Amino acid sequence: MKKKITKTLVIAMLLMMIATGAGRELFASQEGARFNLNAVMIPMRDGIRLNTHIFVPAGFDGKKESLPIILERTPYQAPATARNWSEGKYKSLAADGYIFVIQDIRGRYKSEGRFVMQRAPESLRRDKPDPQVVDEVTDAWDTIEWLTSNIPGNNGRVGIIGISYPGWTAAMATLKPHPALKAASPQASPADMFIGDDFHHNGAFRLSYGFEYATMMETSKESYRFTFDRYDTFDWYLALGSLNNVNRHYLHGKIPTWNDFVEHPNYDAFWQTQAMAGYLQQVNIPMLNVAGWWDQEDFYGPLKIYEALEKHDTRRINYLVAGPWNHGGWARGEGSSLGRIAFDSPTARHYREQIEAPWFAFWLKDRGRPGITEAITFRTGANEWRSDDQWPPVASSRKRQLYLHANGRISFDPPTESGSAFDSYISDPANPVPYRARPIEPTYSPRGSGWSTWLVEDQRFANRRPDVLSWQTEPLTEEVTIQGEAIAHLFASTSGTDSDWIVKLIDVYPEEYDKDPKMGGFQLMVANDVMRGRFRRGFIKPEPMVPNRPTAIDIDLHHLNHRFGRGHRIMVQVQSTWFPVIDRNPQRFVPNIFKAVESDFIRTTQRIHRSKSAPSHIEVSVAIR
Ligand code: PG9
Repeated sequence: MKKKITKTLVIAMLLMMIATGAGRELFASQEGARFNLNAVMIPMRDGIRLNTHIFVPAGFDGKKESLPIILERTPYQAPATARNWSEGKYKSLAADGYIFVIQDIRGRYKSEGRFVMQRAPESLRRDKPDPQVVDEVTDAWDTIEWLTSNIPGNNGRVGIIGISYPGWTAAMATLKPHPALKAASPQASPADMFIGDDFHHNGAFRLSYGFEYATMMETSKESYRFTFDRYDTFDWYLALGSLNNVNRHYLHGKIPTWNDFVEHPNYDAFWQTQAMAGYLQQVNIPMLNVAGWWDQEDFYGPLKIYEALEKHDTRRINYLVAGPWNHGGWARGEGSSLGRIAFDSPTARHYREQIEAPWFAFWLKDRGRPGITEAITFRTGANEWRSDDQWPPVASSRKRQLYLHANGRISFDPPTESGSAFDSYISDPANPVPYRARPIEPTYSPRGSGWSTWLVEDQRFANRRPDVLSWQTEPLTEEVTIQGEAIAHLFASTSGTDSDWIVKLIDVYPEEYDKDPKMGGFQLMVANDVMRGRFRRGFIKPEPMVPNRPTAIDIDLHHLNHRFGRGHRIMVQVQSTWFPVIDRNPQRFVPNIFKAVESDFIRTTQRIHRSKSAPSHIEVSVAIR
């Protein structure tokens, strides 16, 4: 009874505050839009209350017009300023007029309840609703129900948006959407934490990210930063030794996500029930999926979600945008460059003004056109936007194979050598290849970190190492545009019984590069990934490799839209360590690498075969028009 009275009282107060324009009025900038902020605790079906900040345009009373709501659900703290809407990432949206709502998800910051990393949508598996079964699907539903019932002057339509974790909560909201949810834009949403997003790639553990993110999120309700005792974390992770030492010396079993990593080294039900693809059996509402070609965290996710939904998209309301951005780069600044790579136009601003804002206005305000027909991608190298009516654009592409040859050459001609043609290197877990030029600052460092641009770093720092093999074409006499998928098909062997295989597809700039002479010879990675050898035949059950036996290793290098200009070279690099973004494979097969002991880590001899019968190659989709 008491609870009911309190709830009614909160609602009545909020209604009064909104109707009278009370709440805190916020001026984020002189010229920017002004908002009134009201903070409310919204009750969920299990009684837990979520801290929610409602930003209503100043002067809006809902009497003359009604406005749609744009909702974001975040683990990173609902802001108390209107900066995002007045001058930041949603400025173009705000100009069209929305009520913005941002909420702390369960267990984070001022919200009640318990935070569970990537909580699996258990409610979807229940036939009957059970108020005690809650997840991001039900929390989104309950929030939207409350907002549309309680905010005066809302037009009954809600859009949900977010980048990365908030992108994932946006995607979750669509799995069983509230009827008022009319549009969703999951941006850089992870889709599968074992196969391709933050925590693992093809079963290879993303050590630095997994360790730093888990401690950041689960040490307290507010984000926390692990303190390293040295500047270059490469040294710290190497000195750590076996991952066994993480709990022994640092976390003492207190970080649930770390314990989950240790207990679930294979693709078991724990990972499968979190993965998004299995839930994407229909497209319920319009979806704008957004990805960055050089997203250092969640590039796999948005393309996977788009792909899974495409199969069911009879209404053609599933869209894709991919641009030349790092993680969330479309939401910041102009997007005219990334690291040292220039794009000749403000790509991020273009996205916000010409794609995102019109898209939401179309679905939530019946205004204009959606701003996109199906897929808009930025073709890097050519530096131009492309619009396609399907993605990948198979009708305008042809599959071709780039084969590895002797003397560090690659070409579209298959190898002619018989017998055992190969190139070889020693992989030593005691001296792993850094994934970016050292020093490697902590992932999210207040003093700055190369993390956000490591994918566009000049790969020359790795090129001449004896444990990195390179092959390249002659300077191209004609442009080559690769659009859509790239897949590496290696024939590889190791003297050990397990191993990682990393493939990088690289655009080598001409030595004399007039457009920007300092970029002469730059090695720009345009696609890459790692395959953990034990999972080469499937992720559920790891299998040792047979020493020295050439084995097919297929590595999905994901999608790209890149033009290799005339005079450029196409390069492929192969290596077996990428540290510490990927943990060290001991190279001796053990049932669980998290529990390996020091003596399991061994040096191995690796061979990449390039003969007629074992023709290692990269399959690419080359644009034919
Ligand atoms: N990449 C971050 C993340 C998303 C989802 C789960 C874990 C990490 C993020 O930027 O939110």
